Amino acid sequence: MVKNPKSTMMQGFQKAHDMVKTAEDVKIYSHIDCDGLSAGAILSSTLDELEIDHEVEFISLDRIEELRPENELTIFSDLASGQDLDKFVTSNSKVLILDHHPPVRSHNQYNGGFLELNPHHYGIDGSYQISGGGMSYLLAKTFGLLRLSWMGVLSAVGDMQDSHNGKLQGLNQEILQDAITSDLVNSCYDLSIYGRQTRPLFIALSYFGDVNLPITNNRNECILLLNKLEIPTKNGSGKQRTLYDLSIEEKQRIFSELVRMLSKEVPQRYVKHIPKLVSGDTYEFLNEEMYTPLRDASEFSTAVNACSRNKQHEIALKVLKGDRDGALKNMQKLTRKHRRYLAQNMEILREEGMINKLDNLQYFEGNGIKSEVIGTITGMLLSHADWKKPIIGFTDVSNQKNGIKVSLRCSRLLTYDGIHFGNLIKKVAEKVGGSGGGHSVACGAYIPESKMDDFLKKFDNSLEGVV
Ligand SMILES: [Mn+2]
Repeated sequence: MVKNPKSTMMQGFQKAHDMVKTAEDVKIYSHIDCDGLSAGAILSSTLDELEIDHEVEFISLDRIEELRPENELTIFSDLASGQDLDKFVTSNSKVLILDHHPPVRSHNQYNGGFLELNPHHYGIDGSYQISGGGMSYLLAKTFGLLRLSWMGVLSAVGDMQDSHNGKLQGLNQEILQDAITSDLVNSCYDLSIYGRQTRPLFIALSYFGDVNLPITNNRNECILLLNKLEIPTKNGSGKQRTLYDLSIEEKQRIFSELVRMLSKEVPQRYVKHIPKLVSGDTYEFLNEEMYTPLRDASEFSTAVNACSRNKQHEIALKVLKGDRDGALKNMQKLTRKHRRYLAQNMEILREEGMINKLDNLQYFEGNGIKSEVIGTITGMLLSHADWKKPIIGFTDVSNQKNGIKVSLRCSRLLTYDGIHFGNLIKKVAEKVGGSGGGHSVACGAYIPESKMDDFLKKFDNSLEGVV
């Protein structure tokens, strides 16, 4: 354990600062999720500010082994700590890694032109305390660029770093404070229901899916509930109200009602976790237009992911770097396309009643569903299944490689109870010759094509007596 972890890590950032300041030709490789895209945008904005020539490329982890050092300085963000980088270590090209995933190299294993900054090396947790975008922001901050702090908040939310208790902690909290004092973000404790800015209230409520309630996937029930609580669904001019429009008092009524409904539904051991399911801190980006997806951190993160899942990383990068014109229109188009694709596939899956049950889990085969969205679909299907068990979706890997993509989602209540499915799926995938990992509530794996049954059996057994 490092004595003063944060200040020791900040010395590392001072080295990174010097490395970047003198560079003339930089390549940035960043990950393809919301965290990685935000990290890339923070670094690119920083280099713009410093007037340093650079290129940004967003890649999946399996591409790292084919990369070659071609620039004076290569920066990896939100990836590379877990991967072999020998080709870069032995070259003359300088390398800077800003990652938060568990590292395979020990601290100070390399010096000279190779600098790896990872919170784990300083005894700082990389799942809940800082994201890849957060690490990139800490570098930007050494150049005084506090105006980029809002993207550090977005990346933490996109990376589900607040999923533990609904709050940003540690370094994430410090980044949030930078964003608040810069008048970029407003944070408040609120109902944690997705769609705060853009979804009509009764629709937002109908997506409540951690536990199956009468309102889950039932808009009529939601309207009845709001009527019962005497909460108008429309405002004076007849426009549908969103969560953002409600008074604190109205939100309090919804909170109490949800807690009451949930208490009736969940086993005793989960009752103490109920408030965390329905409330938490929310983050509002003050420079964005109200009632747009960019105003709310969770909705912004979905929009970034919609670009990524359609392999349009450039569009997300442009929006993140400030384009509110053409790129934003394209982002909105992609979001609509993404939503349509999800809805169509959900309909097919539900009509065909494709959820199969084992003792401790449930699964479906989503053959034909793009592997980039199998996780999202799995999450949506959970609200139509048994919330007390995890649900696993399988689909063929989209690119030319053989293999099956596996995705797991579960109610947050299961993980509050102490199960970390990301660690579990890693173990089981490795047993059948695959690889996997991820968050406690949302994770995935790649396994060989012939191993689906074997994987299911082993996963089911590993959950015996656990769920
Ligand atoms: Mn990340």
